[in-house]
Amino acid sequence: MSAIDNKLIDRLRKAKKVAVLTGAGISAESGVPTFRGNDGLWKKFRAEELATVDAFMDNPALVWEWYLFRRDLMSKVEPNPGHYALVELENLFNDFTLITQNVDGLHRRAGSKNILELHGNITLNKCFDCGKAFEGTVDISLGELPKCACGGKIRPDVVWFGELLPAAAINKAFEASQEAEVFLSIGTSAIVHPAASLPVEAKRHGACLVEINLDPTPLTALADYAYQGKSGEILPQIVERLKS
Ligand code: BJW
Ligand code: ZN
Repeated sequence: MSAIDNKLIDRLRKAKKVAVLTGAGISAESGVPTFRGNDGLWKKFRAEELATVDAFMDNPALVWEWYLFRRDLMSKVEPNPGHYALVELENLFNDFTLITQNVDGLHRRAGSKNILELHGNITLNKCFDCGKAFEGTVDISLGELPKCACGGKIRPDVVWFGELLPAAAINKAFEASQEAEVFLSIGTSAIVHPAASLPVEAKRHGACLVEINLDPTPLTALADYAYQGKSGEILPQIVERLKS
């Protein structure tokens, strides 16, 4: 068990603005596979081979199969102590922004409120061509993939490599990162941009940078405090110390 530094607790007690970036690691303890860990492969494919516009164009049925598999898995899991600790953390600060790269909706289900979803939400669909939102489930078993009235293919409303992130969310995320007095990067390999730039930007603007991750990342050397371990164990310890 990693002891939480007293100085970090003091810094958090004085802070008014806190920002957090989460990645797939925070949902790992709920049973959601990460992208780049040992569990990161689906069939024989890596995320980089499936989460792209080219993959969807080449083989939309395969990409849909991956998303329907994950949609089903994510609908059956529950938030874990890491998600709930972030809800408690939000209640301790006036200005708290939770920036997530995850599409699983577990932060909202846990009760977090001020959430910025940078990479979309796996439960939603949209038209590839005109962007119109499409409700409900998608059935790929009939062989024909669903299409919009405009002729465009229906796709999951997530952000693939080479696509722009939702402008409002990424703009607010940069703003919150630049203003944060403490920034926590949790359960992310910190290699996918622009999300990976946020902790660096926070540190550049004077934030105390905290990393909580199972493995070292490119961010570890830059962090003021780096805790190597499970977010579902370390975050509740931070919350307990803050409340005592
Ligand atoms: C635990 C744990 C436990 C485990 N407790 N920890 C600048 C430099 C270089 C490249 C680029 C750049 N700017 C843009 C790019 C290109 C590209 C990019 O970043 N490529 C890199 C791979 C090099 N970025 C983009 O294309 C982005 N768009 C963009 O920039 O638009 C402008 C532009 C357009 C065209 C050209 C150039 C610029 C879009 C990125 C979209 C990413 N999409 C995905 C899929 C989302 C939908 C879906 O879910 O299917 O997002 S890919 C995937 O990676 C997903 C994740 O959100 C994202 C990050 O992964 P994450 O969350 O960090 O997961 P892992 O698995 O990598 O790490 C988990 C970590 O948890 C590990 O470290 C474990 O140790 C740890 N862990 N259990 C704590 N219990
Ligand atoms: Zn359309």
